[in-house]
Amino acid sequence: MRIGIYGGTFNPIHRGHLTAAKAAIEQLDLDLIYLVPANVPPHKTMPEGSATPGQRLEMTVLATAELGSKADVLDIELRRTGKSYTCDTIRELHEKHPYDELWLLMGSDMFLSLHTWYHPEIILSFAGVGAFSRLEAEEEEAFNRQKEFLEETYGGRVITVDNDNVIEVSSTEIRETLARGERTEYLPEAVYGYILRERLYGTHCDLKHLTPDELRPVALSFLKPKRMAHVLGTEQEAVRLSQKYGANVTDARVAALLHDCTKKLNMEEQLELCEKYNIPLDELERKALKLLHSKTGAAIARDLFGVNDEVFNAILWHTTGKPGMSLLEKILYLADYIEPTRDFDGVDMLRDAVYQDLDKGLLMGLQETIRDMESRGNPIHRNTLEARNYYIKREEKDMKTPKELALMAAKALNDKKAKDIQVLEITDLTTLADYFVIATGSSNTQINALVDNVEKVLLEQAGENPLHREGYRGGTWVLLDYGCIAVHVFNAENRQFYGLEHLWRDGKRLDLTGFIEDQE
Ligand code: DGI
Ligand code: FE
Ligand code: FE
Repeated sequence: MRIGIYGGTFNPIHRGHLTAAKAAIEQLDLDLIYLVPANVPPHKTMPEGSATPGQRLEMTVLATAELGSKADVLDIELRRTGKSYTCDTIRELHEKHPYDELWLLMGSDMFLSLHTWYHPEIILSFAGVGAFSRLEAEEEEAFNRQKEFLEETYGGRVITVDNDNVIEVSSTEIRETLARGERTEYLPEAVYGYILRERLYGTHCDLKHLTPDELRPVALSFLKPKRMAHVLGTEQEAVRLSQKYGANVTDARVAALLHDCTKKLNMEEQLELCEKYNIPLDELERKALKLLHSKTGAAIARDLFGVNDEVFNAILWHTTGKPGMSLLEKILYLADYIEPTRDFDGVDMLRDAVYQDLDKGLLMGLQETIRDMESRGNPIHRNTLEARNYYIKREEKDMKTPKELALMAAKALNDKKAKDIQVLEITDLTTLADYFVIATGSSNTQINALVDNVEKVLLEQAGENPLHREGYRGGTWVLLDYGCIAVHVFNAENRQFYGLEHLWRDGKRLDLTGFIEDQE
């Protein structure tokens, strides 16, 4: 293997560094290039608002997204205590790769002073030197003299790397640009996002009010380089699906950009976030790392970026799905599944289904997940199974619309002599439900009888079971939650007290005349 070693302060790393690295990969035919953030000795004054070593390391990792799979980052110089010398780094790398060819990469200034470094003979005995040059006449002469000198004195190997596409920019200039509050084209997107979110170099970004375009770099900075294309693909797919099915495109973008923002955290870090945000976990979730990132991701999206409830829920349910998903929840679940970089067997069939009928695609996706989990011997989460069962049932039972269900519930209440029945359309006001069905019962016994009848009728006629039931037996207010509709049955006193009709007075009241008996 031929391995390049490219050190630098990387404060911050920018596209000038990356074009140089690309030139070296090509011209030296490297199989691997190590970016090595340098230790900056404490006495060397760092510019104001400088990044910490940890932050420089992180930015360097994010920048490898633009170099592809041949690039890796080493923190050996940052971990080393005391004075940090290139000869130590080279020696360490030679021990790690005794049979590989090492090439130390450096700019022209460095190259011309290489003989003054600490133990140049050690450096040159373990590594060749790849010196970046721009082929200017005077430089060429100095280069050739130094090359000859190093070869003769130390038996070193020196190759010049033509850096014709050189980007003339320095980290200093970039820091100045950032401090003025301007954007720069010289930073990899995720590095720029990292700087914004860590408020480095005098930037001060309000993370709670970002447009999708402003959010994108910040969102990318949470990811491993390998995952960035997936998240950008999910954003594109979510936009297409939103346009086709009429969802809010901005919400779809934001949800997609943030959906995997905690995916790279390990179990310990996930559990810490669950504790911090009071996220309850069931037994399976406590063991299954992959089930946690949707929960912690939703929490971070809300806490750091102030996303709305629709976006929060879309992220929350994007891994397992659930019965009765909202439009945005379905779109994110499926965009994540079929975005352009996904290439599992059957993905094209799933894509066709999703664009033909969203619910049909959703059911296929859920079934595919279950098949996949079973084939790997992984336990399937309750939410995944419940979601699959729910959408199978809806397919089989020639689904009722939410409005039909609401009217069906109203009729079931009326049949058992409920008082003052109302149906409120709240689709546009909340994601809680599309309809509220509200009624009064005269006693606990009657309230229970009313609720029982609603359950019986909706199950028999629509195949629907409530997702939750609250206050049953002894209730003075019983709630049946069917996802798209919620049925509330009160006694008179509580009906008055909770004033649901008043709270939801912006909802549209359906006219029930003729549909059910006259009300007093
Ligand atoms: O985060 P992504 O990889 O983009 O996609 P995702 O959030 O849908 O996560 C997919 C992973 O989650 C996949 O490796 C399997 C896992 N997963 C999804 N549903 C279940 C599940 N794991 C278990 N144990 N049970 C599930 O029901
Ligand atoms: Fe995910
Ligand atoms: Fe994902």
